[in-house]
Amino acid sequence: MEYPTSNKRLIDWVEEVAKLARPSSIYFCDGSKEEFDQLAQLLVEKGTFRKLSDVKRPNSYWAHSDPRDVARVEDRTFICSTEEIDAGPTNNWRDPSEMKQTMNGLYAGSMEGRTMYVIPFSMGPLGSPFSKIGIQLTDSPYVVTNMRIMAKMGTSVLEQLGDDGDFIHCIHSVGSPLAQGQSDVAWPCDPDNIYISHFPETREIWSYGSGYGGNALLGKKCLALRIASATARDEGWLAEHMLLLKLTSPKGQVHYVTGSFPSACGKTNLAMLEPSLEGWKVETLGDDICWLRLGEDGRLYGVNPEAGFFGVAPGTSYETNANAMRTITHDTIFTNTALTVDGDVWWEGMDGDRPDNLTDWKGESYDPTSGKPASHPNARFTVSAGQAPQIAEEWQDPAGVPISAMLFGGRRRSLVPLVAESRDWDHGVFLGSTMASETTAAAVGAVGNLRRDPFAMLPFCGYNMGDYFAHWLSFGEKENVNLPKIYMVNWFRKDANNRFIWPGYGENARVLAWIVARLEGEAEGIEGPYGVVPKVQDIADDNLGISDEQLSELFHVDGTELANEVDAIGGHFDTFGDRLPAKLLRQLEILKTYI
Ligand code: SAT
Ligand code: MN
Repeated sequence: MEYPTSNKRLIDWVEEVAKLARPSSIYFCDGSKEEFDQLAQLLVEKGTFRKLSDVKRPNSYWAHSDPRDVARVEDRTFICSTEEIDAGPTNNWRDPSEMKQTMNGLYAGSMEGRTMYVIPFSMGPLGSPFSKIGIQLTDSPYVVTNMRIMAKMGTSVLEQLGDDGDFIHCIHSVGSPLAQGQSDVAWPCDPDNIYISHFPETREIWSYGSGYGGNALLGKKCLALRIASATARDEGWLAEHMLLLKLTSPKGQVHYVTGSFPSACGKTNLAMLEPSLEGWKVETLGDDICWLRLGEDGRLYGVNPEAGFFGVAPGTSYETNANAMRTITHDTIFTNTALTVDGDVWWEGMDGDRPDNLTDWKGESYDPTSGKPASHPNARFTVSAGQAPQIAEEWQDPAGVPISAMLFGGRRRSLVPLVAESRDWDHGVFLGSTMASETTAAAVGAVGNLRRDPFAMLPFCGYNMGDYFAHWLSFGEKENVNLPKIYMVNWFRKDANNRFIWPGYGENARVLAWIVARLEGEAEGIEGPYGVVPKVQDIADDNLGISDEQLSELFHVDGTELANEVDAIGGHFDTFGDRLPAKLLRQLEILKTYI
């Protein structure tokens, strides 16, 4: 066969995988619009895609998955380092050669009757020192269409790779070979045998059995977080589960801010925020992942390695995230939302009343009396970041943007204040390392349980998290650095009646405004266990409509709860054994003094 590349490493590998998986053909993706349209047409014919109304949602498609394949599967996600200790206590470890043996067994013949697509992609602007090239082999055309939105993909990447360039090897099969004459299903997968395996030492990703989201779009969580975090440790930078936004104050002060929150905790909403405060402006650079490097001036520079948004649809509305709604009016792929009779999508929490005669996310006619939602809680839109009206013009700057502040947060119904400024870098790292959040539908499993999710990286750190904490701390030990300030935030505190106290969304601009005032040396605060918190009059005014009592509730740290938290953090830290940096234990001692 004729290859559109002379990169021998690539050709040999493609042939080797093809020999094993036995696809009926091999196709190199060029990344063009024509190619996308052809694949979309193929997916319509296969029944995977439904084309949405060209009046309601031009150039857009709806897909629904197999109901057994709806989210990331953390207990089927593996870090395969030679030594178990290097994967650490928070990851599922497997011996690399054993895992390869198991998966080679699964891949054998797994692409029969299907085309194997070769996707050259770049995470980060092409040619930037930040960027990493990956090649994904996949038997899913649905994955190809999503990858074209989520990453820079195609011929330009192959050119960049050249004749002898190396790349991150990513193999993906849905695990559903077709015998001759066997008809295909709309969403092929092998849900009982899912493996999402990472080999950080050889920079490889092997995924099998799932076609959904982060399990299958390998540039995202697998490459840009799990593999990249391990690479970043070796190379002295950071790969983080962070949104990246540009904030402009009424005085014209510009600050770039990152935000680390677990999946489905509002990163996309914050990244696209429309401030409730006069004169403030938020522009988006990224909503999920940020790669950070020290610049020559000692500041940390961030880049969003992705090219698109894979956002949670339910709960997204003109009320909660108008910019997202404007972004997804066209050229968008929707997965596991509901479908309307007039060829549009719908989900719980969208503006207006629920339309009649919906098709639910399983493709069945929706029964409103069932008590079940019409869209899956982890239904997603896939959309190009470039078509977002509020995208910052510098979002693809190869040099990145200098970060002023980093936000860490999670869903905590009590204890953690609305906002607190860490005392210094080590304290900030301590706050990140002890983050906890109530679980969401972004991963398979129970929803609403409190779990430790350090830096929102629990499912995404590709190596021992104790070493990861040490890596973060090492930035504070460098000379001549001017690091961002770290803030803990919590939009999710509830009152005695289980209602959210803080309105969130656009009103979160008040918190951002206070942070800018702190950065500019214009606001005072009150020292407490989590650091410096605002005086309530600096956050609230009469327009907010929250009573003084409730406002103080947002910052109240209960002594008994804090004592319990200190115990829980002690237990959490114990799991890291001697890989836990001593500096974090010292921070825990300081926290104890506030009980
Ligand atoms: O991992 S996914 O990309 O499927 C979504 C998420 O958990 O943020
Ligand atoms: Mn995420």
